[in-house]
Amino acid sequence: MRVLLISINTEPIAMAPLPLGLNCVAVATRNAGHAVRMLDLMGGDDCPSLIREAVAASAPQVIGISVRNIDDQNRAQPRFLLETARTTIATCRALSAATIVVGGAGYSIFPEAALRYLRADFGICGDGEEAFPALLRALERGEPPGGIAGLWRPGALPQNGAAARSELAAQPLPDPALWTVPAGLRPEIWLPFQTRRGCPMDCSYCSTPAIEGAVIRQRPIAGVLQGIAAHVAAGFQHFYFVDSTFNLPPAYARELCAALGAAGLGIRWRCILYPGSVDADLVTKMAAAGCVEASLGFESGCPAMLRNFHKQFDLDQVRTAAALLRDHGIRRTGFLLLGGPGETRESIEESLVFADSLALDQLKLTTGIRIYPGTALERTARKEGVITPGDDLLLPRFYLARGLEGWIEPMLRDWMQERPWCTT
Ligand code: B12
Repeated sequence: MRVLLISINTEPIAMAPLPLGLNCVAVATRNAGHAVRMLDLMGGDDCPSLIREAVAASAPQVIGISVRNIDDQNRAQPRFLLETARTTIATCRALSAATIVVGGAGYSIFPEAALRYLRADFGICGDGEEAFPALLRALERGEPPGGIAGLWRPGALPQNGAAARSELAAQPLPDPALWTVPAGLRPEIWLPFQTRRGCPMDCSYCSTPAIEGAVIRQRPIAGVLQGIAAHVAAGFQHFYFVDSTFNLPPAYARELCAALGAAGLGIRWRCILYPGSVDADLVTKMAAAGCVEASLGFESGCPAMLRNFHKQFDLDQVRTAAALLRDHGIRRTGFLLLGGPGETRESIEESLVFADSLALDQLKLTTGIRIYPGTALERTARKEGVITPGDDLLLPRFYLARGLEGWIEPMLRDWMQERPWCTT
């Protein structure tokens, strides 16, 4: 079939990420024998024209749309980003009679509500590499698309499980030729690369289990090296490992870093660490393999709050991780998530004192927590009446512990004024 795949994300917040998931789906679709064209709307001034040109050039029978962000997770001034997605889908409908399928990280958190809102024909919740070609096969043969894991249709529950989870080892690597980044910009870009999917850590507020599942699935190390080498050959030098917990499982992380170091590809990279399970051996290997920056999401400096978040590490482990990274010249960005269940003025002060003590290179503070379906935070919020029974949470809703409203933001602004390394 003729397939057009569109990444609709135009948001440069934090950084403008390349659509890695869509690239993986494109390669899997091409491998299944279909004609694929990929369009990334990031940076496009006139998106309707770009879509018009792509539709005219590819005459698609199916249009796949990648929905990464639902909102910007900003409690003070939330922006709902799905409106743009709905407009894009309406533009596609006006230009083409193609079947429209949505997928992506943001979509997978809200498979039913987002499908209804976006008015697409199908949604695929979870991994797209197997489910999307399976849907194309059914459409091509004119068969009812039953039995596909993660497939949602408007007004109907999925017939075969709520989410698609593929064995990562069996999935194709992203193709560097599908990126539209000009050669001159390639060395500067933080190219997203994924080595694992799934997170078993069960943090009380996190949406990753809904997107990727709670079981870690690993790409074989040889495949990771092959994928990175292909991108180096295409001119990329900076990599962003988008795995939610780069250091888990520890044995895989050590082996990966040792192999990356031995390969001598000369790359620089950053990653997201779970603050437990960071030891000297791992950090030494990370530094030797080219790691220059790590995100350390400890989220609180108060032991009771860490328990409330279901964190499986303590403050000493965070101190150890921060010190090891500093000693190996790896830049550290810390994260505080303030205002969760049980938060008080005292626990916030404890967190700020703790964060100061780490002398991080950067600290990102978030106030109020976006409530995602299926999480422990959602259950608490419902019990406390923070959200109404019928609320599907698609429009951003935030949890902020009682007693913090009106006080916390001005206090943090003052605190940050003397600390230029802190951002919100
Ligand atoms: C790494 C990451 C980042 C990095 C990105 C670095 C980079 N260079 O790419 C950083 C830290 C910069 C970042 C920033 C932000 N992020 Co972020 N990020 C992630 C994370 C952990 C992984 C995303 C990823 O790359 N996955 C790997 C690829 C391979 O997977 P995928 O894209 O999901 O694709 C698969 C499927 O979804 C599906 N699929 C994808 N597209 C399509 C299309 C079709 C048609 C089909 C069928 C299937 C399909 O198939 C793919 C392969 O199996 C996710 C959480 C998560 N676990 O997914 C959050 C996540 C996507 N981020 C989120 C958010 C909110 C943000 C920010 C807005 C936060 C902020 N305020 O700064 C910014 C926005 C950035 C931007 N400009 O768009 C939210 C989005 C949900 C929401 N509320 O909107 C998520 C889900 C985390 C969360 N809190 O729940 N992020």
